[in-house]
Amino acid sequence: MKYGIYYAYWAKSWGVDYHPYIEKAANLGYDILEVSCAGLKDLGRDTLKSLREHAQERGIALTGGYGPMPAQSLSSADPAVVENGFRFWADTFRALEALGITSVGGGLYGYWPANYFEPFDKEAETARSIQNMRKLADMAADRGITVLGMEVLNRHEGYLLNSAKEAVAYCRAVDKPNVKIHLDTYHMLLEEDSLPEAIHTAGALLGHFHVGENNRKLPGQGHIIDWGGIGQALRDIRYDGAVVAEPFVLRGGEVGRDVRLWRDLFPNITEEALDRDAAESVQFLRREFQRAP
Ligand SMILES: [Mn+2]
Repeated sequence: MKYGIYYAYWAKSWGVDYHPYIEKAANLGYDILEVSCAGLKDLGRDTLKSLREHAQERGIALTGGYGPMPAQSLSSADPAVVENGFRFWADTFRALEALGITSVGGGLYGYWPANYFEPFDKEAETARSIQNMRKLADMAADRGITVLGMEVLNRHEGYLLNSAKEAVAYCRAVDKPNVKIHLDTYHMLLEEDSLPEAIHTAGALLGHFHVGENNRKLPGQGHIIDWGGIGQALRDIRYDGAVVAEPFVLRGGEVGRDVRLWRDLFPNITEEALDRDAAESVQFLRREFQRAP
């Protein structure tokens, strides 16, 4: 397994200059930096090349995360929205290929975060999403994407995939080798009866794994999760993919708004302290994942 961190631990916008975060990930003991797909398609060829080379030099693999906007939803009943989604991904996959990114995860089957002021039809959206995902899978494969992670979200953020079981049914229906399940311990805490059981349910379909605590702080800063048990379950299913921490601790900006964070989880924390915590967390997680539960 390789261990990563999402850049938004430090940042408040979707889509930033990732060079400083490549440095941080490398210096703090990570193998992977996860970036947002927002805005990647608008970066020039030279920018993409320099990011790819920088990551390579520092031994950092890059992965992508994304929550599609409503106007890009592949589950929409509006053909113009779906077409817009495919256009976004065609351009974005080109950028991901230039960055050397082969894994993208998130609520890619619909949009995020869910707007519950609008009516929706879960069954009809699921059926449309499955059809459209087959096409997206082929587009992704043509650009070298081997993992399209269908992230299972909690009920407040999405309604199409809330459990590992639903994700298994979805991925089997799509039936494309790069369409995989993406689990996130933060969402699982709300929806699953047992985190290790959910990992077993996903089994060989698991393609990407986010780790976060009940409070969305770094692994080791919460109060519920048995990390040893999670590590054992991942070993049981012979998971060999990415384990990416996705902490959100800073209030403000579009990131804070979209993840509904209305207070600083560490008031007045310095950048140095954030860095130190991130370095300690990945050591903690590597140690816990080796430990028998
Ligand atoms: Mn996540």
